[in-house]
Amino acid sequence: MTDEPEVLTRIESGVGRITLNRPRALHALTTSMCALMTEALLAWREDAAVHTILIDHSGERGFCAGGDIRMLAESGAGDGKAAREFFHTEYRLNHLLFTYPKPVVTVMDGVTMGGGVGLAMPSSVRIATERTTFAMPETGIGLFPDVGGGWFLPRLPGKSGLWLALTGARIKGADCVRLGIATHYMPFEHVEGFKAALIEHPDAIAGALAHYVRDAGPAPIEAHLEDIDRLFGLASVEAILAALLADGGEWARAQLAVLATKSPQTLKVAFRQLAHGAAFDDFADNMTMEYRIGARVVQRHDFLEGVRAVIIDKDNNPRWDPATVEAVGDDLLDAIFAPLPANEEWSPLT
Ligand code: QUE
Repeated sequence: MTDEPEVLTRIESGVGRITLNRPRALHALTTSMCALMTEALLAWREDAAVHTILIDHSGERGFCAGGDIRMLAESGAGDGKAAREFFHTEYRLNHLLFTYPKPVVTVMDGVTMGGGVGLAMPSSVRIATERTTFAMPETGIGLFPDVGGGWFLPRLPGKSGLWLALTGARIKGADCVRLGIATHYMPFEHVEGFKAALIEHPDAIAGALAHYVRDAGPAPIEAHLEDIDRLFGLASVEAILAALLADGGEWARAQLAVLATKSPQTLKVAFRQLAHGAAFDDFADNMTMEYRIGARVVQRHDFLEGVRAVIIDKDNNPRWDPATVEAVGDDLLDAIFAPLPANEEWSPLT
């Protein structure tokens, strides 16, 4: 055992470096990790010696699997206080990155899901590799595609963001570039060289990128973009499910089979979240909405049941309640999206 910090922060020449360092949990984010990153970013924001931020992970396995889901479920089963503290802290970090006045470079190598996506998407340079596996998998555990998903998913091409949100689909590096999730593609074997070049010339990001970036190759998602827009560009989750059923093709049948395993409550929450998020003109409004949703769903049956089925018992057989999308009424959605008491609302750092 060591007491290594779960996030390593340091300045290397003009680069403020943040390295996720919780390898046993695939760098899943805790409240204290988010607080450490926030503290470093605030200090470096005012520090003229820091030109650029570089966010990566230690070890081999991947960038970040999401959030500390076990803690969230334990808290949600009780008073939910620690879960709300986590969301509050994490969403402030997401917003700080979104508004950060210096370039942020994030290396989305390996597993990049949930909370990791919330660090990557607000970054100005988002590097995918051939090892990148990107997903917003929350519909599978009765949570919702948070960390700014309401903002960035509806801003991806066509209906690709809604498709990612509802199905939890896992996509690789070339698809991330095709959808604009990643700004650049870099073979994994070039990443260390790129980091060294960036540290040598922290104010010459474009030059370092130009030297190490390569073509991502063909994007498999290309073959399905028309289907995604046609079948997911409809006015409700029910209409999407009906269209997938009516289509009858192999791809549509596969999407339907996936959606049948997801939390009906989360499917409808995500649909409404992305519709609202698309209309906001301030990222902070989106995070206020997501905090309201998070504070509610973390204490509801589907999240506790989803974590039991997928993370704890691993039987992958959650019993959702409500059991169908038709049974998820507008009254339930209204309650999940309703404002919190004024003294409990989320607010950005000032
Ligand atoms: C949905 C999620 C998460 C998930 C699986 C889901 C998530 C998360 C993990 C996770 C955490 C630690 C690990 C690991 C996975 O899984 O947020 O392998 O070691 O952190 O379906 O949102």
